[in-house]
Amino acid sequence: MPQLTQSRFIDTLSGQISRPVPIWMMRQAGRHLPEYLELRAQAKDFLDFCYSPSMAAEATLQPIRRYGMDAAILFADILLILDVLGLDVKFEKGVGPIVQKVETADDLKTVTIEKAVQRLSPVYETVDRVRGSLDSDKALIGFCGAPWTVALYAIEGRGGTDKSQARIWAYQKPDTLQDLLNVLIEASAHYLKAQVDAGANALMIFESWAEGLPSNLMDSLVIGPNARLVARLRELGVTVPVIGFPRGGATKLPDYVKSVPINGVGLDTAVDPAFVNETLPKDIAVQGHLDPLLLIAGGKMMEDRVVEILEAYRDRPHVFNLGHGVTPQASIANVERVVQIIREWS
Ligand code: 1CP
Repeated sequence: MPQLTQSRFIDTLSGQISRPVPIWMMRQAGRHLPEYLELRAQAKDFLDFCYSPSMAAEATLQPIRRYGMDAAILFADILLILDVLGLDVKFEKGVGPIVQKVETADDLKTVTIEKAVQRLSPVYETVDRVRGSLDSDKALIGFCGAPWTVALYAIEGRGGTDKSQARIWAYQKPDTLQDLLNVLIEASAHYLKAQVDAGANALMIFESWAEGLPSNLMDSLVIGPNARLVARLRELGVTVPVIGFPRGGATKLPDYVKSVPINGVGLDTAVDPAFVNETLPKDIAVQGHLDPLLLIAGGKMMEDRVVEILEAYRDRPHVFNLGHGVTPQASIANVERVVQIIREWS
């Protein structure tokens, strides 16, 4: 089985400056690729797809074959953890994920964490297959959703809301919310450990819905729980690099980086590179933050922005990525052009 031997991506997360700058893109597998849509049409539904190691492994590898990215991201979803913890999770066409709502943390305690993590064994099988097929210089990233982001789906029933129900919980029943976050921290730590045991070379924690939180809630719902999750991972003996992605963390980004013991930080589209360079320690790797919509627009605007980001992070460890995921409308030619610019720049 080809293990990872030399990886610019892992070197960068370890604090080195690498050339060419390593690149991968959030949501690089998925709906902008015709080969993905063809594969997806064969699955009964999205959950089935995620739990089919042969299909999920193929989807993980597709963007590596097409673009030669430096890292593959496991094809799965942040909501699988809620499914195995016993909630009803559905992915509806044109709507997105719909999740059975919880009232208390007990609703997430009907299944033991051990049992829930075991139920995710098809995901570990996918990791094993992908690692077995990847070249020795391509890294495999395992992932989970951050506790608050996953909890949000369980409280509100879906993502992308104004988070008002979950924020009211945070004020009216803070202990219940922390109890819920703690279940997710424990389950996610074991889930990530199992991904690493199966062959994942790095981990990413997606805090996709941090945007708009008051600063005190950013501390108690985002920074604290992310820090506890990474600490728990280390306690379980996981040593691979970890990337945190507090999307919409805004001016709390420096606090996040200071308090969460991560190796790399994902940057969303809104963060100014000058703010990053002024406020984040030099040794932390940064990953981001090209606007995914530039992959639709293309042209000089896209090319100039790619170079601007490369120049801004010339003197620090930098993994090129987007500020959020590749959209279904992204053009393959534009993704190829971005990869080409990265490869040629030094
Ligand atoms: O039928 C389909 O193809 C459904 C679309 C889709 C895909 C391709 C969903 C539903 N999830 C995924 C895969 C996925 N999700 C991956 C692996 C592929 C890759 O990245 O290349 C990953 C890492 C995720 C993670 C994920 N799921 C996040 C965090 C990253 C982010 O985009 O912010 C979130 C928030 C989700 C929830 C989710 N699942 C699917 C959708 C459309 C969404 C988000 C939108 C919503 O809540 O409305």
